[in-house]
Amino acid sequence: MTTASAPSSTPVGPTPVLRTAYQKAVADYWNDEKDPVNLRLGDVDGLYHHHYGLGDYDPAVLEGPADTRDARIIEEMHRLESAQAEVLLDHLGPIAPGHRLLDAGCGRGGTSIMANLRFGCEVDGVSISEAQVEFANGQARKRGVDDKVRYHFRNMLDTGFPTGAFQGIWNNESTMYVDLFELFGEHARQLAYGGRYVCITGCYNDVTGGRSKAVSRIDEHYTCNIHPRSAYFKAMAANGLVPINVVDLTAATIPYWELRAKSSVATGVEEPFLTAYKEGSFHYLLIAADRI
Ligand code: GPP
Ligand code: MG
Repeated sequence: MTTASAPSSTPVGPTPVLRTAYQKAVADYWNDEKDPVNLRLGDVDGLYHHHYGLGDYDPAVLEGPADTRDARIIEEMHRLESAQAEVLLDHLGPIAPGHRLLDAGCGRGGTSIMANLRFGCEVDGVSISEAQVEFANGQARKRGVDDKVRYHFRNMLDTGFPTGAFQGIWNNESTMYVDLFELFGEHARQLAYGGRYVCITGCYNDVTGGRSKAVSRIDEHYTCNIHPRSAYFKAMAANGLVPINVVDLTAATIPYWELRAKSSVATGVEEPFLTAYKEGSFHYLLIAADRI
């Protein structure tokens, strides 16, 4: 009898954070991004967001002295973006200071800082952009919360965090970069039993059909792949995430886009968003689900 030696194989190292050419392209986009529509708004109070706004704007910001009009609009847009993050946090359920939260696709970190301020708990943020992670950690240090709020250069599809470690996980407008089945599989692994998942997303409308022209223009602008509404519920059901709340935020986000279109920091994506929302081919949706 002869003993077969183990077949030789390529040594297996840790999985790289950026696994595909697509993920590298997305990381390149966010590493290079320094748009005033995000930086000038963040400069208002040091909360840097990568999501849109909710609620009516005060029409008075469009009136008054011309030399301060721009600053008034920027402040108002920022107020609406922070209001959006508050709505997301409202849906996390009761969070105690001893709980741990995960911000999947954390951008420059604004929502995580707000979560720590509100709940006093530890928050981990992950992003595939090293520039965003460095920026966000700098903000946490500036605020003296870096012992509780930490950002990591990790892939939300495979974070390396322990199983069952989190009471709450959210995606604030970052699900359109990933496969939802893979994402919710990883979230379900990391959530404690009974833990809460919340996402705010833009999704296209299954009822009106496939991707409309306006939705395709949004995808093109951000190098993302907006999912149909139905995909969220299929992928949640397949991964033990049971929706408790579904809120159509479309009507509440339109004023933000109308104000943004009148601002000096408009980027050109305002028109496709307003068209997509108004024609009904696209929704701004919040989904909260429990891990069973
Ligand atoms: C970016 O926010 C958000 C996305 C790239 C996700 C796309 C969102 C959808 C709802 C489809 P941002 O604040 O970086 O964008 P902008 O620079 O346009 O303000
Ligand atoms: Mg923005």
